[in-house]
Amino acid sequence: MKNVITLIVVLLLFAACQEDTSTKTTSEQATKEAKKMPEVPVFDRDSAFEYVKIQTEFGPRVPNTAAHQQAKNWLVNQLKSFGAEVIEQNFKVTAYTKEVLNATNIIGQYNAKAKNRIILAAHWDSRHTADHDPDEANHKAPVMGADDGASGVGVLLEIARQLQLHPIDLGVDIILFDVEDYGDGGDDGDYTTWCLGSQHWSRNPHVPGYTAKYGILLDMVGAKGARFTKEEISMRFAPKLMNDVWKLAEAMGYGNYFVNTTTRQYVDDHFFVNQIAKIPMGVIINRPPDTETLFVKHWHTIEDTIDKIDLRTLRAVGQVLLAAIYREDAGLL
Ligand code: AHN
Ligand code: ZN
Repeated sequence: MKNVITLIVVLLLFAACQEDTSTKTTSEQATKEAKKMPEVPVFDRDSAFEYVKIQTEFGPRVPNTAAHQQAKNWLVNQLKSFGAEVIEQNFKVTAYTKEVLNATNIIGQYNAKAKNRIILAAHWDSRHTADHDPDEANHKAPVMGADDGASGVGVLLEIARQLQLHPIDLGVDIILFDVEDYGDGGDDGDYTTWCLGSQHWSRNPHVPGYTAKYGILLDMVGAKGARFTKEEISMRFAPKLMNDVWKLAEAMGYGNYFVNTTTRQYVDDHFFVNQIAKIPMGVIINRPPDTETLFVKHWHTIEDTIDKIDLRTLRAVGQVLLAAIYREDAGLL
């Protein structure tokens, strides 16, 4: 009798254990399932457009001008209002013209203490000279930079707003570089005269010893029918990131924007972050086919105005970026 009771107890315990493990397995499976499909917020393209427009309404954001100062204050306050911990990295830098420029890199941190971090970047300044304008008389004029600068910043501001509405554990640093576009555009212009803000940050990151898993740079991401290709420098330093993002874009139905071809290298902020800070960074940049400069027609002309910005392009970039971020948070990118 005693043996029978023991046997029953053992069987019951066994069953309990069985049940216990099976529950555990299902809940593990559930989390795995959940991880497979992170909920990705919907990117609000109208909101992003508004952020691009407001930047242009300050006027060209050329260093050492009132518009530059006003835009900086607005950007800092926007990021703060979206719950980011903001660092203003002020510095002075001498341009190729010998002018000393007062500059500020703006860093909006989410989960500042998290070890696992990514960078999302764009430049917030606009060019002092429309030196690519077909009309030479316009070369003295500054560039409005709706596309060249403001578009990327607008997309990142909308992403910041979504990060506040839908918090994640991943560390995200939104870095708005200054003085990207004050470079020497002459035929023998030295490429190191460009991207002075990202060069400064790469040598002096906002946190000593700072690093991140990778970074994504946006530049000229607003024009109608934009064509984002896999730029050579990005492919050299961050091939996995580039392939993952382009694959994701295609799966999301944005393969018409994210074209699976490699194009000639282009020195932009990501080059210096890769080379100096040694953080793999890729660029999403519009490279239309068959143009002389390999850029859109309005590039560095007085035509780079808000009417060139297309809601569908902003959404394509913003939605793909949001998907990438929330997948990264779930450990799935
Ligand atoms: C060079 O011309 C070498 N770099 C310029 C990068 C740039 C300007 N991106 C936007 N505007
Ligand atoms: Zn430019």
